[in-house]
Amino acid sequence: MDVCFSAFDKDGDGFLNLEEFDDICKGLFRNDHGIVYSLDNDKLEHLFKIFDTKKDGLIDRQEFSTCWNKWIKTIIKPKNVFLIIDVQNDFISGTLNISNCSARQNGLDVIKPINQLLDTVNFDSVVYSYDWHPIDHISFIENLPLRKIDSSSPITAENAKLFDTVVFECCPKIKQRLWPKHCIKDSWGAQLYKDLKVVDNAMKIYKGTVSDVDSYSVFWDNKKLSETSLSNQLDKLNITDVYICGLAYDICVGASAEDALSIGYRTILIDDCCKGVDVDDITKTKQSIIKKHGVVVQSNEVKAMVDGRDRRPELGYKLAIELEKSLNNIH
Ligand code: VGL
Ligand code: ZN
Repeated sequence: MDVCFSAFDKDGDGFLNLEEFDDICKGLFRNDHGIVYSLDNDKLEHLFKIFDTKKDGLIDRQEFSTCWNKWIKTIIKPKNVFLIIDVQNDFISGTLNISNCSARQNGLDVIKPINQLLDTVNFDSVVYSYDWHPIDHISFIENLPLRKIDSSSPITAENAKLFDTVVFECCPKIKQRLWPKHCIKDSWGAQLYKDLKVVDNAMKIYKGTVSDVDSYSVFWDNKKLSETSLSNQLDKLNITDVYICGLAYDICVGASAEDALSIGYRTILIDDCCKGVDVDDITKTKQSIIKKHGVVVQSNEVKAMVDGRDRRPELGYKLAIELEKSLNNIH
């Protein structure tokens, strides 16, 4: 750390000014093909302010130690988890085969690039999630007669069609999109697709297991009533970076990525390892993740990122704003 500080303190005055900090960022945010990623001035100045905790316009050695230990170290050597969302039979060739949905994408197409990543990238942890519903689950259109539709629902029980969103009068009111019966726990449809590689020591997370609330995200149910064990387990492993892929892009993959960002993880969507339901919703999913300082990449970019050879400014910025929140809570 001291060597690094002195190397970047070009004028040797014992402080890093904005220009010297900019040089650090240029060294950090680059790939191993000589590309230096640009960081706009607003973001650079915001980063500098975050680490200039005494707000005197300079970063001293003490301030730099936080920057080094909590930021630079993670950027250079992230701890990475690979989250593989709901790559289950029903979404590929079963009752909720996504190729019948408006985007006409084929769930099978994720198998090869996901297996390739599992074979070639050294993730610290791998997680497989399962959509895992009881037979009377609220999301099944077949179960409409089991629950009362609320008077505020724009769609009535008589008019409800597949993929519509209704409001149930339940305890309290709950909005729910209607899907065909799918991923019944322990059924063939809920099994992982047979050609998907399952690595040793992977974690398995089951979601949507409660009858009266759906769960798109692998972290929380749709009403944020209960949390899976995932973030607890990731924290135990000191995971910093979450790589997300699977089915369906605009439903469970998107919801999981949103939650990963809101929990505070540096979050990466692997575009060609996701297939979805609706083209516009897929576009919105990507835009939302990018707006929240996540990144969307192709699978051939992942290995260098996991190894810390390709370091994205968006993820550095995301980590810094999370640090800013925790520093503000301390003071
Ligand atoms: C999913 C619809 C219903 C998904 C789960 O895994 O994306 N989609 N349940
Ligand atoms: Zn489901």
